[in-house]
Amino acid sequence: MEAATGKAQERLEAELGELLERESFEPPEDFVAAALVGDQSLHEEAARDPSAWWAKLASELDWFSEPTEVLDDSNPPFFKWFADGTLNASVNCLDRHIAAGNGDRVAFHWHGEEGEEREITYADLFRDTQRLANVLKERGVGAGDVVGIYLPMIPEVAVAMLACARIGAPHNVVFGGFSPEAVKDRMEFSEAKALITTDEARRKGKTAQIKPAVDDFLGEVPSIETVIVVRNTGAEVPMTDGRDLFYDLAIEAAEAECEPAELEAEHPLYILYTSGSTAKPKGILHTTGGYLTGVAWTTRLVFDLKPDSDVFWCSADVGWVTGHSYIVYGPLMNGVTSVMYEGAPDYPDKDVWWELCERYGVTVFYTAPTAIRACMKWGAEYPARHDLSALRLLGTVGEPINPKAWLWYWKVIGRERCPIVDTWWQTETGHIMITTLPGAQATKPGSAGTPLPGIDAAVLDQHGNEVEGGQGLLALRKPWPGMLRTLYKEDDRYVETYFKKFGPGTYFVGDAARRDSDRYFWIIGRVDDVINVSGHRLSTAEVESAIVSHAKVAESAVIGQADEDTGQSICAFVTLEGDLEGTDELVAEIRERVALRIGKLARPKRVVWADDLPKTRSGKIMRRLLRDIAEGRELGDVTTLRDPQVVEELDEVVKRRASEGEEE
Ligand code: 7RM
Repeated sequence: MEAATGKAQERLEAELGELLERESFEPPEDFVAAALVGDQSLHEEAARDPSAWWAKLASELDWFSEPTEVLDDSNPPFFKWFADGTLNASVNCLDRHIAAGNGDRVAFHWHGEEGEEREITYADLFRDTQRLANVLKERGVGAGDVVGIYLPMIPEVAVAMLACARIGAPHNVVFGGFSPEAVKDRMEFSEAKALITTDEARRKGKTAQIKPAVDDFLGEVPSIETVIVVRNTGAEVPMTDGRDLFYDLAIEAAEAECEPAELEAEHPLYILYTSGSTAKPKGILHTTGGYLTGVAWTTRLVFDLKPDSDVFWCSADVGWVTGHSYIVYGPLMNGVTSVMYEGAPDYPDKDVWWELCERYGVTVFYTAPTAIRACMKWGAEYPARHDLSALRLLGTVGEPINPKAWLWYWKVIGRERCPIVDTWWQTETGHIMITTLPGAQATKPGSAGTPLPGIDAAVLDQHGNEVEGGQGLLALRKPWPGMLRTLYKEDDRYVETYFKKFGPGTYFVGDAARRDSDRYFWIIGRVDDVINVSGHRLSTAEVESAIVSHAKVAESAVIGQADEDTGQSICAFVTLEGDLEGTDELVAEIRERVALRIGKLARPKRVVWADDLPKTRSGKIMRRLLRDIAEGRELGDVTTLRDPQVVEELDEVVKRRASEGEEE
């Protein structure tokens, strides 16, 4: 048996090796024949008249009052879209499908970690959303009040978001993998008025207490007047009279109907905190009309979705922007049936994703390169156990995909029948910006493709001139409807971060990229101090600040280093107080500090003790040199250092340890 697996593995490796030669992949003929878009006509239409293009897409939403304006760019970079229109996001996700007689359609096939199943129809979501909206209203939450959401991957997370949208209360979802302390920061920054959370969360057969941990900080966030607790495991949890409510009891007692608030297109829909280059996360603010316009059409056309026949599965967590746009708003606006899975890809076993694809007949699957690399490592025998013949399109997001992982995905999961869309976008962009329309364009492993119709992406040099052929800075030269509007309560930081580099008309992305002779974009990675671990965005400063909060730490510099499994991993250079010696216990304590402050996902994989850190004469840490040291490269220019000796010593230490085989 093992020998057979070994042989099959060898054969697969050889086939993938051959495929590496192939530069581009055309979509299969039958895919093209059935595709919503089979040619370049939309790209051409948008290029001819961008304003008419966006107006047409906006008109596909349900408005209370249709907008007559498209873009208002009178005060750049504070752009407004469809500003005189009014609408409600929950109406676009729910009421319109109920009105069309599609209430019985499944919105989510929910699958729990222990194999539990729940079928949530559009009518179910509609009912619970209205009731929860009424609960919030009764508690004094109204239009403009921020509501925090800290929930695992359960259907209630979608209900919570839609209930907020129904009354115009911007939601602020915090990823379940972030620690309660990270939740506290985000609640404080946004002055949340209510928090929707749970008793406990489940992960790989274990449970983590959530409500008691949240209670620890609630006293320090006085703006939170209401806490709604979804009973997930049913564990007994402390409840504070007058403040805390159980979700199930509250919605049962609530009025059934809730009129949707008629909101201006520029009314805030949500805030989502993401890492920037300082320790304080940025509150990305998305508004209603433009965001929904961008998300609705990219969901439909990039994933070629036909609501009557497709089953879509985006494996992201709702706590990330990918979940906001492509689990909740995009699929629901389009009346599509999706899968929502509570658990990890390797629990109860490493074939669970493929089991679910088979069970629910998933036709379009969207995941992250890091997950594909993990599956690749586990072996092709896991997907081979299942019938994946319903799959017809695959997608990736979150980081560059290496060609080998792309080919494995194409061959082993897509069985050579499914085009792959590599979608480049950001929390800030709101929706997919660069990719291929799967029925209209060939794909190249490793390239995201071309800007979507209406999007003006370019590769620029430091002065804003277009780079032909070579590498440069990715920029977006025109505003688009789904773009962030500002950083919550930090307008100056918004201008500074995104529009200082190239001026108020051109959005600075923070990624390096190049464009090939077919005008396809190849995204290289971040140019700022953002680390991408398994598609999760973290800032060096955030991790450093968590590390130095340990009493024995004097100073720390964190870098992202190339990692075979997770894309990048975190390496922390740490200087201790006085003449303390670095020990294994101290490494464990530092990792624990980071888990507490941010979450387990931010724990450094590697800690390097440093007597001193390489700094410029003005005291700035030279991360470039630390990256060279960590990755064992020749050291670059050290002449600007205050003390060049420091870096040589560090290099020595790291090299010695590597040769002693200390590393993982
Ligand atoms: C959706 C999301 C954004 C950053 C972005 C890039 C990287 C995302 C791709 C990618 C190469 C891709 N939002 N990134 N998608 N790099 N190819 N298809 O990931 O705000 O969390 O991260 O992720 O660096 O700037 S995010």
